[in-house]
Amino acid sequence: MLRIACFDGLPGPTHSHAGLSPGNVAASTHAGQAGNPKAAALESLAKMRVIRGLGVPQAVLPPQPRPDVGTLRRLGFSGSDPEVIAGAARTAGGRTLRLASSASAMWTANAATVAPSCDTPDGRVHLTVANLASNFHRSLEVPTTFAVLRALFADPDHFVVHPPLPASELWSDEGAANHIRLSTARGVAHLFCWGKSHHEAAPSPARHPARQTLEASRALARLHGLGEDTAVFPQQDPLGIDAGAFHTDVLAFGHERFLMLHERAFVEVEKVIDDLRARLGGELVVALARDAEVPLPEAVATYLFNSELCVLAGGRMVLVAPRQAERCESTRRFLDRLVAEPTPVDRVEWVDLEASMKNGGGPACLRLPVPLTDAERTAVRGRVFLDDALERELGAWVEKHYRDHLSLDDLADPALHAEGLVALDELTALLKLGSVYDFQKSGLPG
Ligand code: SUG
Repeated sequence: MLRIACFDGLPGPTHSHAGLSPGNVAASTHAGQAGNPKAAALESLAKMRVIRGLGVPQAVLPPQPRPDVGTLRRLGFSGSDPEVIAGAARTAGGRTLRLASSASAMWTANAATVAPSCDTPDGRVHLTVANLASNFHRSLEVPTTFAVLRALFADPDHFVVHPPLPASELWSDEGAANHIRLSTARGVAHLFCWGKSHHEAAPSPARHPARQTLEASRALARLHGLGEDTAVFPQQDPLGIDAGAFHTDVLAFGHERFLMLHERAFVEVEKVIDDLRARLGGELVVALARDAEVPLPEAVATYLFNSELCVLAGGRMVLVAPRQAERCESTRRFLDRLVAEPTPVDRVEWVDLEASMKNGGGPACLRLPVPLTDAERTAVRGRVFLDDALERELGAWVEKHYRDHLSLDDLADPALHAEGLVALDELTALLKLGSVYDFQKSGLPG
């Protein structure tokens, strides 16, 4: 049976609020605030526990070593690791170090795009690592994400992990956050959503940058062997991007027969919905929020449409929604209506994700959804699927290694970097991942 397995990224020991992503309103608003990496990681583990409690296979992906000293060396900083960090801290008012220190790999909805084996021509699961070329701090994630996904999805009988698209503006790709797969008895639709095109005329946002290109989305469909019969390419509404919806999953999500979206998710949203109804038939349920019902700024601020949709045994659904959407009247009423009406969604569970939300990441941003059959799930290497024991061990690991207060000035503390390496080395042993980090190949610095 095909089921979505959720691969959540654990916030790393340098989780901070540096305001690194232009157009990410939440991240810009909280720029400069001190972070609490321990609370962030524990919050994220608590969310994974909720998802696992709903019977969804829940796995964890490890954080990445930060500050990224290897990249700083490539930028000309030299000497011992502490000297490299001190050099970066003195440059550009500390911005270079902040960029190299982001724990942004936690938002694994941007790690890769995935096609299930039932849709691909060779009957294997295809994953393409996202190049994250739109933001420097996010582009740093790519080599390690590739190494981790290759380690987990190593079985060639079941999986193909494609390298990222070439890292340039033309092929800018942000992964599953811009991809939705819908399916009914009538058919399957893969929505490869995008915000800008280099080769085709398309309306552009006026204030904030679009990230995903149409060209990248087309390349992903090609790589995964998805032709015109299943692949569709809706454009993100520039007004949505200008309001802070830098990824599609800030205003739309869907799975199987259910699609929930704000009217500013896509250009010509009615046409997009009509096309999907034509492909998928009357079984498709669309919950569309008009601006009059959920004003766009409230949709973005609450991350209502970034709720995590979980399918229970038997096919009914539960929405795991950010607490912010409960506190806001328009979004709470919308969800009340959703549950009361004949949709597949039976109920809503609320989760507190303050630390992630402050950087513009809701519940669904924190997980890479990977549709797997039972045999494929068994073929995933490592010890990454949560059970009671792993949950306990991860909690203890966070308590042992994470700080509960981190100012941006603290990023220059060489002890923070050293603590991180020791913690990650221990974590890869716990998760039975092997040596996925560069420092594990060259050894821990003395
Ligand atoms: O790429 N924030 C991330 C948030 C990603 C959310 N993901 C999805 N919507 N799927 C981003 O903008 C901010 C980091 C900082 O400012 O310190 C950041 O990278």
